[in-house]
Amino acid sequence: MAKRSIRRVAGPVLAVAALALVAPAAGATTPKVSVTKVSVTKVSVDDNFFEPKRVTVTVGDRVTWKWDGYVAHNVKVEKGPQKFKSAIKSEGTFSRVIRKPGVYRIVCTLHPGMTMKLTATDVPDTTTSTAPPPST
Ligand SMILES: [Cu+2]
Repeated sequence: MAKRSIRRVAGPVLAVAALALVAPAAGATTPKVSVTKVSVTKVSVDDNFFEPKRVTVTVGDRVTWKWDGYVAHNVKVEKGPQKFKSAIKSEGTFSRVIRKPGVYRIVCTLHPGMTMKLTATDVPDTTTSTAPPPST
């Protein structure tokens, strides 16, 4: 009698264990693809500072600034290969896809000293190039 009940339990447990082994292996390929394609970098716009102050991205990446403080700020490229500027606001987000490699000095025009440095590096392989392939 006691032996019977043990055998009954053993069957389903083994089946669940087998499923658990398969599931992580199948799902592991999904994040790999998205990481290589587009990466999103987030920068916090807080009261009188950017966090982090130094950011490095790859050309084609999106950078999103998120207003986390209470005071109004803006995001402006003071010096850099690509110019952009957000509105002055105290909440919400602002985002840009970085298209040109180089060093960007970004400031909040309302607060002297509220600066950050964004470095954009060129894509090593040109798989995402906008130019059409030279085939005839
Ligand atoms: Cu500011």
